[in-house]
Amino acid sequence: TLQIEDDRTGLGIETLRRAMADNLFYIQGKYPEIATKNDFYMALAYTVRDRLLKRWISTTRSYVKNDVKVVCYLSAEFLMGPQLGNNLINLDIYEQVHKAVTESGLNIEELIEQEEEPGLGNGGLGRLAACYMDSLASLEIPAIGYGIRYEFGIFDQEIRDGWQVEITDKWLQWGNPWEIHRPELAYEVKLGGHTEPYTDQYGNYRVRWIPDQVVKGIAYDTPILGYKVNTTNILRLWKAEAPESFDFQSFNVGDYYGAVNKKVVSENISKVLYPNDEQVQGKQLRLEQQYFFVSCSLQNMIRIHLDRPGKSLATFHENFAVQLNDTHPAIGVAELMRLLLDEHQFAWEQAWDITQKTFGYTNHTLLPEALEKWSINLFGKLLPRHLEIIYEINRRFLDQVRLQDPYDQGKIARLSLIDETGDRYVRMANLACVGSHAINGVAALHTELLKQTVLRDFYQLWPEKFSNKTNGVTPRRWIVLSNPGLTSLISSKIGDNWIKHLEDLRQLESFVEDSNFRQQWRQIKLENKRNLAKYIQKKTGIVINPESLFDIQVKRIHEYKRQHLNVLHIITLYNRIKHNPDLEITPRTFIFGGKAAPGYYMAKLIIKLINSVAEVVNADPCVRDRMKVVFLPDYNVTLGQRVYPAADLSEQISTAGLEASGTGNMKFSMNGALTIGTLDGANVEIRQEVGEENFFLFGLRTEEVYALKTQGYNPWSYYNSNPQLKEVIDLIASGIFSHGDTGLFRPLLDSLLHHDPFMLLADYQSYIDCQEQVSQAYRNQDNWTRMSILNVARIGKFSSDRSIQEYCQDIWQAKSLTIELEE
Ligand code: 26W
Repeated sequence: TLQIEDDRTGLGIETLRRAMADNLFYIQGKYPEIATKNDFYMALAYTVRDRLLKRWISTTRSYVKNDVKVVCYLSAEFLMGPQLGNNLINLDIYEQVHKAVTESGLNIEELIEQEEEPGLGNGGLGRLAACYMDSLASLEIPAIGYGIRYEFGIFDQEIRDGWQVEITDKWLQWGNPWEIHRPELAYEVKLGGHTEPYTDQYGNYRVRWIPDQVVKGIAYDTPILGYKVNTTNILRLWKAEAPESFDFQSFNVGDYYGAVNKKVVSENISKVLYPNDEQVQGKQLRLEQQYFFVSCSLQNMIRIHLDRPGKSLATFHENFAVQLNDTHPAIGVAELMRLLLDEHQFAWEQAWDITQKTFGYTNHTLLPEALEKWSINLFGKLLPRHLEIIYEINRRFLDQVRLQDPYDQGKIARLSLIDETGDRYVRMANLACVGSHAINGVAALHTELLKQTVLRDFYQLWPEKFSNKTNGVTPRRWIVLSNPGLTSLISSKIGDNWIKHLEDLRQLESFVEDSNFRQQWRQIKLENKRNLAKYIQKKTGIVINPESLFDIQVKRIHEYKRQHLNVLHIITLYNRIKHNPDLEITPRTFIFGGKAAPGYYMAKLIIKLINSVAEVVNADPCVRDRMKVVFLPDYNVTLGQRVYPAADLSEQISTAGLEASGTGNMKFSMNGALTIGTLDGANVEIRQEVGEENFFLFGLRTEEVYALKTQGYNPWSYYNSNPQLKEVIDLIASGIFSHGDTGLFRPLLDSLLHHDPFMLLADYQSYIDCQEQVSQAYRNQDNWTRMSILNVARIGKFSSDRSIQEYCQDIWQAKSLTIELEE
């Protein structure tokens, strides 16, 4: 029989080429002679999307038919990165498309680069959510990611005169081919107003919420395809609009402006991502965002559940496992209670039982300034019914606590959902703990610290609720897509099963002594470094030496992450060269990237410091190419994909006890970089896996940090007793990096000398010594390559597939379902 491939689903090269031409014509309305690169990108993206939709339909049908349990990942951020390349990998048609595109006279890499990335997240937490969506689909677990379709994502960063400047992120301006607008999938979300008690037809006490504003949430769906499977889950993001009906009153009295203004105010809710991480601001609009997307999502789950024949909400938790990605969606605990009590007439006890069985809570940070709390006043004005529900949850919860421990008033005050130590606040972490059956941290150390510090009282109350789920990252994006050279070398030796079973990388260990293999390994790294060097020259004009050691720190700029400790090392080397112009040092290129929260003054000053030091060092003839310093503007997922494969050294130098996990540390190591790091977050486990002889460890341990704090830490004594350190600090103070302005970096130096909350001075010498070991080790290229190979061979644990399997087993009780393609 003659097999003819459908233009919307076929995977043959000729079919793909025809489908692209067709989409160029019928979607973009262009023909090749006049089409822009973006037109071609769109044509290809729609070609890929058609193939995803085919799989999505089969997936949805199977989920309904098999009555599956669905994992719902609630997250205010999804930092997805560009979709085209990843979808080609997961569809397993990269090569076919490459050929089809080349035959059409185009360049696949250029087309992939056209895509504007959806920057709907700040950093670690948002990117983790994206890796987890990839693993859920790849493991064939039914899942929905729920979040907000921000019109403006994380700002674009420009550097002007060494300072960060924020530019609006207009990611939607050329259209988004990956999303499907579903205007029919809409929910109303109430805000403000007051509540009223009433008695229902059965004589039960009930409460009605009469809001003073209603907004409508509209779904936008993005298909998420798993790697070499048919499972296609959904990322469902909500956009806020004004409901038509709500304007009428204004129109009736002729208040046209007022009616339109209501629309504007409603649409503000999903307008822009808050660019702060690890720092709460307590803004009303932020609470509106959180409640808005959580309410839409829970209403959507309830509709899906009740659409299934014979289902009642009494079994909701058997069909839905809802994970709270930090406390940003924790209002969901009160919202599910409200929906069950007020809209579905459940009794309190049963509603509470369902709620607790439904939710799990993941904590991502120990920093006190990142723990969300809402002033009672603001909360009660916006969500009066939820405040009542929270008071009632709290009353019942504290009664239960008092039964166990009636005399410990301090403990009761700490466990309370309401902070009453000064102004009164709702504590979202406490709400999340009480309303969930499972609580987890994101690395072994972090989970231990959670149990000992911020969640100590909850741990004593319910030790069985706590578990660790060490973060992971997806090898599809972070190796296969971003490092094709390494991917084919690895696969040529051990086949390609490792892409789905990352532990299989262990088989690489048997090639460590193969000098030919090591040579190929080095060559690939060098190629990747050359590519990055080209990019750096294009973007910054700085010329770097690809043979030098690429020492890279990319992550959000934060004092606890200590980018300025890295700078202290750079200036230390600079001083050494100035003192001894003929000094033999291992040539290094120091590369930084990362955004600072727009209101975080110290972080912005650190960016200015890096650029100022770069300006002086790069221009100094005395340095003679032994050192270069680069600040890469606008670090994002796309740029990460260029950076990790080119790194020799990964900087993971946070103060011990403060980085919950880190995930960049895993991406570097997966691409053959060695780590210099403290015993913090997942560094501890990475070191354990790759072997301590393949990891550069320095600095105080968490207990030592705590001990030093308690005994009274005095940064001055380090400054006074360490001449090398003193010289570095004095050089910054001298104004040499600031055109003679001795005041510019004063706030940073004052903070270091008088408070140094992140203990840079205490860790300085240990860091410098460790960096010296790095420099020595790099001189033995053969041995360095051995260590690099062993890092990759032993990094399997940090696949997000492993993390997701643990969540499925221990928290979600979710099972995989293989999807067959329908004809
Ligand atoms: C409300 C302000 C705010 C916004 C974001 C507070 C806190 C956050 C996030 C929790 C910050 C964050 O992204 N934390 C990072 O989460 C990663 C994923 O688990 C970890 O790897 C990082 O160590 C942690 O800093």
